[in-house]
Amino acid sequence: MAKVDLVLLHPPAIYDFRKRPIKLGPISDVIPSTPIFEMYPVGFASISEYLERMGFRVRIVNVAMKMLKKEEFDVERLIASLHPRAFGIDLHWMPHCHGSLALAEIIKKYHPEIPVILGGFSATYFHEEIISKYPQVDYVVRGDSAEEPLLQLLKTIRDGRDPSEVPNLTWRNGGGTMVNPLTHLPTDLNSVTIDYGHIMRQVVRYMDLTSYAPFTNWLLYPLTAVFTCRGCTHNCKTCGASSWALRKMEGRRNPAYRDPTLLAKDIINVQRHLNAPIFIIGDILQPGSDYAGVLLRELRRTKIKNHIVYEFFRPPTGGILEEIARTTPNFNIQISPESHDEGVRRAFGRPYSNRELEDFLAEAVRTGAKRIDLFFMVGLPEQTYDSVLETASYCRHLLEKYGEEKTISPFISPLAPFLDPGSRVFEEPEKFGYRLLFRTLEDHRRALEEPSWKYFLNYETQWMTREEIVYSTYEGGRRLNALKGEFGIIDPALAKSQEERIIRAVEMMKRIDVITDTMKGEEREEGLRKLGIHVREMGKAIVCDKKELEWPTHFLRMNFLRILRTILFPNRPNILRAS
Ligand code: B12
Ligand code: SF4
Repeated sequence: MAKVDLVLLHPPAIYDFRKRPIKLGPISDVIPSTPIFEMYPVGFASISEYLERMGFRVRIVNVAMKMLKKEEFDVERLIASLHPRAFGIDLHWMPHCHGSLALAEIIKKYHPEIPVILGGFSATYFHEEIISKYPQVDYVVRGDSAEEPLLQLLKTIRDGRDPSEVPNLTWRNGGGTMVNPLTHLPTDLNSVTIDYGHIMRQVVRYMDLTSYAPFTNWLLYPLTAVFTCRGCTHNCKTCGASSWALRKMEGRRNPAYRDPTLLAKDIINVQRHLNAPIFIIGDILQPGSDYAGVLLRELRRTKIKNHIVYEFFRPPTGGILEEIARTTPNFNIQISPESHDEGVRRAFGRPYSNRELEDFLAEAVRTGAKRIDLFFMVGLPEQTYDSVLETASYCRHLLEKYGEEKTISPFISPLAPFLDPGSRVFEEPEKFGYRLLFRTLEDHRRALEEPSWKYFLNYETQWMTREEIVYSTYEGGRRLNALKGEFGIIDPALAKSQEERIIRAVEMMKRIDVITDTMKGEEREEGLRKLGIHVREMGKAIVCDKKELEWPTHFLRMNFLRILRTILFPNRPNILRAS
């Protein structure tokens, strides 16, 4: 097989999670990943497709997934066996800061001569600290669109040239840190794509399904995603990709959108191969109602049978749900009111009322949404312990009023483990009533060596200590779980076992606190070890069950004949061919 140019590694959040007793808690309860965050950035797929199209060989290796699947999986042996021209590691999500840097260190142990490249939002934010403090990393590719800068970097590595002309690059020159200007910031997303055909061919080429599946039970539930944009017009205070954050971090003034005609083709392309839900990342109304209009018009040319998941940043008006229902009869909705309290919601950056929310819910139920997921969060500006519990009471009201079809499913989860670097509250904590406990990358990396998620939290607020954030999450989750059992949204037996899990989790957290407060050194380690918190616990969520996240789907989830045809007779992806 020809030499691989770039191996993209996805790390576990915490490298030694299999060896240490750690209580990771509900930090990933409302996403498909475990708290090890084994899902790789969807951008790996667009990077891989783009670089291969430009003549470079790319392989994705999901180290986190391999470690989760097999307890004895030997990471060092794997890395020693790989000999690409360069390694790339994502430090996109901040919770991976421990795992990303650890993998980079292992690479340098076995291959001191192979360059190590980091990229993603968190690497972009901490680029100078990374290059000046961590000798195991050679390059950071900054920005939300790494495909082209990475291509240029790979060319300089291949040709042995100096990288001073590569856009968006931070690198080491002798002892100094070089910061090339961030000039590559595309204004549209029409030359990159998530091509599932490409992914399928890569799986076959490297005979490595584990690495390409985005989360642990993906084969049983092959959820896919297509994306509308990079960047955002909104300004949620805790978001590291808000309009404010991206302008400051990379100078992005407007989001880059994918042409709606191409987006429709992406969706149809997925439907040809998989019968599973397709999540449209980004509110289709964000670029304006014309964008949504073109997308839906294009989709109407094909019969869309798959479940399509639409997320709305605020309750839409103007009959869009009617249009959606007509075009994609199996449609699901996601919306994040964050709190029942309009004041808290406004302070967070979502200034809409409960009246608007409820009108929207009524309309979504009336137009036949198959599922309506409502996400609430703990750790918000102006939110108190009692306010979290009142959110659970508000959910009772919603279920009583709009829950008859059993389509509404509320979730509550903590803003954890970290406030996003670059977000408004990270940059100006005091202004928004926050106290930031760690600032540097190294502070965050060390925090992940603590024994429970309470000590990971990089903040507390004027209204809640870390302790209150943790315990209001469990109590809010417990109440919501009981409600879901009562209203038949989940099986009462599941509600009961979930309740027991929450109670056990709280007990465990309290025992960890006692050990942490009263013991030191080896005695503390031994005390924690005796608690016996185990890896197998990972797959299960705490404040809700992972199964609750699954949108309805068809029985046969893959179109095997079509997949085979795509693997054997590859087509060019649907890019640059909008009409
Ligand atoms: C969709 C989304 C998700 C999806 C995941 C999709 C996926 N697999 O990538 C879901 C809902 C599951 C999710 C979960 C989480 N998310 Co999220 N997510 C987003 C969102 C809304 C869009 C991201 C997107 O689609 N980008 C477009 C794709 C194509 O690009 P990309 O994946 O970012 O990759 C590009 C670059 O980042 C870069 N890049 C990435 N990796 C690498 C590696 C190398 C070597 C290089 C060179 C470049 C590079 O190049 C890529 C191509 O250009 C953003 C907000 C936003 N508007 O950006 C938040 C965001 C990225 N998520 C965030 C967070 C915190 C999380 C969670 C940790 C939350 C939690 N506690 O559960 C989890 C982690 C999930 C995991 N790994 O298991 C924060 C990250 C802030 C930070 N600095 O840490 C963001 C910015 C905002 C937010 N708070 O939601 N998320
Ligand atoms: S959290 Fe808010 S600011 Fe961030 S991407 Fe979503 S809508 Fe935009």
